[in-house]
Amino acid sequence: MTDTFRDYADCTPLLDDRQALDRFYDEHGYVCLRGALDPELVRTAAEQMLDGLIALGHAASGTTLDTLTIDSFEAVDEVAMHDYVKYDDLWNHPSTVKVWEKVFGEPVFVFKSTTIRYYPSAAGSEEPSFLTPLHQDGFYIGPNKDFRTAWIPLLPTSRDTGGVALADGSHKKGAREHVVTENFRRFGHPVRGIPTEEFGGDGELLFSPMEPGDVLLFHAFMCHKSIPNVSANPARMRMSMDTRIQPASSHRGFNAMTPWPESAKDASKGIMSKITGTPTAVE
Ligand SMILES: O=C(O)CCC(=O)C(=O)O
Repeated sequence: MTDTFRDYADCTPLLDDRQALDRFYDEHGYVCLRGALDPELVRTAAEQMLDGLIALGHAASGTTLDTLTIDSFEAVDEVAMHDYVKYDDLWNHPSTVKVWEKVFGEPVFVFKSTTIRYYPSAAGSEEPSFLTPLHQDGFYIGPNKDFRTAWIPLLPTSRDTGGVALADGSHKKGAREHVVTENFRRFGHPVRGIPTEEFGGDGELLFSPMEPGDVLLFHAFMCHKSIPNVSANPARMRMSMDTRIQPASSHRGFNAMTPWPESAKDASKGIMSKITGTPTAVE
């Protein structure tokens, strides 16, 4: 794999063409929509994230989204941050749900678990350990694999601020082996990823700058990974959020039903059991 990326294809023009949208998704494993979500709702979530970082003492009061930087992602109490960011108001806003239902072509259920990301520049450290290695969300989340990950930027992203890179069409091979990768850790545990040598050349990596209001939706077996924030002059924050969405009629597993601050506490359930290697009591 190299660090050169091809752009995500803009699927916005396909939104009103059911067959073309499904054909693109089946072939590529993702949908990228530009300006699909209400920018005011996205801005509100960004402001809430900022308010949380100020309230928890990681930024001075009076800091704005334009001037925000923090010293460390890991120093922030991630559970406490979830009290500030009212992401369900965004994910379940009628205007947002309309977009999800257009993409799925049926009523949907948005997971109660959301990951919030507020990553300062780590220029000089190319791969901070809290980022994600190449992986499939379907390895970590189940039991049903008919969910799609929804990933949105809260602030503009660029090649420098990073975001998420998708391996075009990589979902078509189904579930892949994940092995412990010592470089990446979550809650002190090494996390599992797809070994680069196993991945080979299948699935070209895609990455494009994104604006608030844009959204990526991708398959449970899409191979993807974090792109680090190495922005400098100016160093900017990468702020984004991701959740999972599934057909409303599908089974609702542990991660679907459990808010992130709750699920992060229990190593025998859901995603944490996959991270810690603890036998799963509930998926
Ligand atoms: O935003 C990132 O850095 C990674 C996102 C990711 O791995 C995911 O949404 O599963």
